[in-house]
Amino acid sequence: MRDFITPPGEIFTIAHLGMPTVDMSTWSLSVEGLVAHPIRLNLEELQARPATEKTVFHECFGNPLEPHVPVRRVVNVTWLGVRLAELLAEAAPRPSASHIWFEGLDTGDFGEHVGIHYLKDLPLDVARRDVLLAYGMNGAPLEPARGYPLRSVAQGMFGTNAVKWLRRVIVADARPDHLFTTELYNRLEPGRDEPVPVREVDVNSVLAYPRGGAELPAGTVEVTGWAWSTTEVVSVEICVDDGPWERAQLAPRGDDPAWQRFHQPRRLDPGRHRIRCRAADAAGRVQPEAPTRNRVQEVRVLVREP
Ligand SMILES: Nc1nc2c(c(=O)[nH]1)N[C@H]1C(S)=C(S)[C@@H](COP(=O)(O)O)O[C@H]1N2
Ligand SMILES: [Mo]
Repeated sequence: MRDFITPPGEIFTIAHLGMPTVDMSTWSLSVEGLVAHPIRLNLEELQARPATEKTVFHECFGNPLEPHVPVRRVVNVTWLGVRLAELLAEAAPRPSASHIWFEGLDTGDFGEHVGIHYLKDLPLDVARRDVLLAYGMNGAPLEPARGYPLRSVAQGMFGTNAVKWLRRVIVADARPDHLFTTELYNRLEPGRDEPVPVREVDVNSVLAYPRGGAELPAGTVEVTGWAWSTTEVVSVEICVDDGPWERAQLAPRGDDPAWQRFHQPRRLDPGRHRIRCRAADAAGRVQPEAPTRNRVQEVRVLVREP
């Protein structure tokens, strides 16, 4: 949580179906389905295409059966790869195309679902705008756990949409009926009565320093953390105990959908304290106090006598 770019060793790993073994002598990526010109490419051919680099936050939604539990599993990394739009332009989706399905080559059992692949979908226009097919991370080739040789990255969206060990991009005219698309990973959002797919992230922030349970020397601490949303975060406020909410210094987002650093020096007297942070974004969304997954975070610290 210290660095703007998270070092590889500090990135969480999620693999619902276990880690696959990839045979690079047979691996390829295909773009198929409702297209005029299906494409099949190996890694070298992908890497020979114009490359795009993007620094983006990467947040796990958490257990899809507990959509309101705060997880705060988030990192920020730089991806290198080919824009999906580029391959779609070549494949030429048919007029009836409306969705893109992303299929990983990992396969396994999940509950009573036997021998399934990891599969996610996005509307075609969103996939064309926001998806990078990444073969590199933080200046190195993708590591096996990150999805080597290729994964999709859907910027601004929860990590569940970023399909690792990608092998097929299927152009279709509907959503796929699948455990990870229509069954799990759907949630009720405020103001809606139908569940919607878990895609765009909520406005959110985490404290990086001090950590919950920390013992600190008396004096001034630099309260520090990260904030992110689908749009730019425009303010982060910090509250100590029952004092007022005070605005922290906040870094701008820049061109990429990366997380933003905030910090604020606070004098803390000896004793126990509660520190909270609250982000608001350019769309006018503010982290709630209500029990939702992006509720305001609070940490408790102990400041020692000098
Ligand atoms: N093929 C495949 N892709 C996947 C998953 C998976 O189980 N299989 N898990 C998803 C989930 S829930 C998350 S949060 C991210 C985690 O990416 P990471 O392990 O690189 O941090 O990958 C997503 N992509
Ligand atoms: Mo996740």
